[in-house]
Amino acid sequence: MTTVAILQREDWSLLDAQQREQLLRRPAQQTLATTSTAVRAILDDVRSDGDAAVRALGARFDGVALDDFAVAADEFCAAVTGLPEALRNAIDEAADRIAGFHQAGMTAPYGIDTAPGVYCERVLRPIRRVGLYVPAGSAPLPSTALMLGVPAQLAGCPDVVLCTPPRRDGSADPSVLYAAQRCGITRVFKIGGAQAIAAMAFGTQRVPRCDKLFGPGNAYVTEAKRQVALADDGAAIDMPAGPSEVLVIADTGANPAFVAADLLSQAEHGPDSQAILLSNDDTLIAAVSEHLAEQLAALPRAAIARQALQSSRAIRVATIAQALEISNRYAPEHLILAVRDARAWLPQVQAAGSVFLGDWAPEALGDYCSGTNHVLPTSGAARYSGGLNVASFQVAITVQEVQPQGIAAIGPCAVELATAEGLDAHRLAVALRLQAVAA
Ligand code: HSO
Ligand code: ZN
Repeated sequence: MTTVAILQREDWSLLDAQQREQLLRRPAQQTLATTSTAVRAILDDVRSDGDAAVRALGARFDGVALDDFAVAADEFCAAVTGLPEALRNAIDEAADRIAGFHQAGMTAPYGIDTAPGVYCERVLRPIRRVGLYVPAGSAPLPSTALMLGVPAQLAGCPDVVLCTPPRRDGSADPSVLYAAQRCGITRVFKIGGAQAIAAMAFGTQRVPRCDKLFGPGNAYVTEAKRQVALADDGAAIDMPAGPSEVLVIADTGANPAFVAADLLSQAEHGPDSQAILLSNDDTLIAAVSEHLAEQLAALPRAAIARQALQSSRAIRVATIAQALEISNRYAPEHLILAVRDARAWLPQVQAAGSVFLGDWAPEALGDYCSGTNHVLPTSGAARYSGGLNVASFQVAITVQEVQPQGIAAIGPCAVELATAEGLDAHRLAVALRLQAVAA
């Protein structure tokens, strides 16, 4: 039994409009001016001094100055042979399912005749060179290497670069290397933080310059991605990745131990993670709180989780329908529907990065191996954007092929519009051909 309320409890019906808005506001995500300034200096350093700057920054932030940050063939080999077989198998198994799901969702090129003799199509090409960032921070994330590497491979990206921070002894995490290799990635650099983003965006002597950068990271990495995306000579980015979040909607029949574990699996990611519980049942909320306390006590990362729970909430709602309205307003990265007949509620879900239906779909499955991607929109971006997929690694090119009969059919339409816009060269480009066709 615990008397400490681990989750702050609120009653939606007792809040006015302003309090409700306040409650759903993400914890102030200050990109501190100091972070922004520090990142700018790092980007400038790497842009002007290339590898030498990367090396010096590595010494400063990762505590290792590497002569060569490229992972050599023998380090790859050692990673494969040194990794426990069970872990290798799990990475393989996850990779296969992620590939299966992502492949099924690939968009096909298409084309139609928009008029007789006018064929319009959309073809897809892989982005030529992509840069993947796999954080190591407090835990190495081989699963993130898969979530980035698998769709890049399916898109057919010919040139994939991956950066991940070195460990203290100067080596890369072997599980990340194995996952990378599993996705056909052979160019891995042991570079972390903002300097990794800078190296991939601007290029150095060793690190090739990439067209688009992908992957999550800490505040420095996120700010570096934001800055290179704005720079004229920078790179595009996948999405702005903020702290991770989960919203759980639980009804009377939900299993409070499961719900608590789901909230904690989000909270253990980082002190800035957010976990929100919505329920129409006070008893359930109380039971979840007790399980939280109990599970927290045994959690190796309890200190981190405890911090995250400070900005987390349990909200008592009147109905599950109301919970969905609130969820749509919040637009969570992950939404767990721990309710009876969960699928029946899916049509009400308007904004969420990834949805987990019922009692048997913990977020952790999606994080690792159900097949869906775990790089998802945070901070409410789910209102207008989905998670990473194969299309994120492709460009779509439209094509039109026109026969004489085609320009005869639609040319007058263009002439009319060109005349209205006062763009006479446009009009002429069409009119000359109309004359030629008529002759
Ligand atoms: N929940 C994280 C992804 C992750 N979890 C990686 C475990 N490893 C952000 O969606
Ligand atoms: Zn996770």
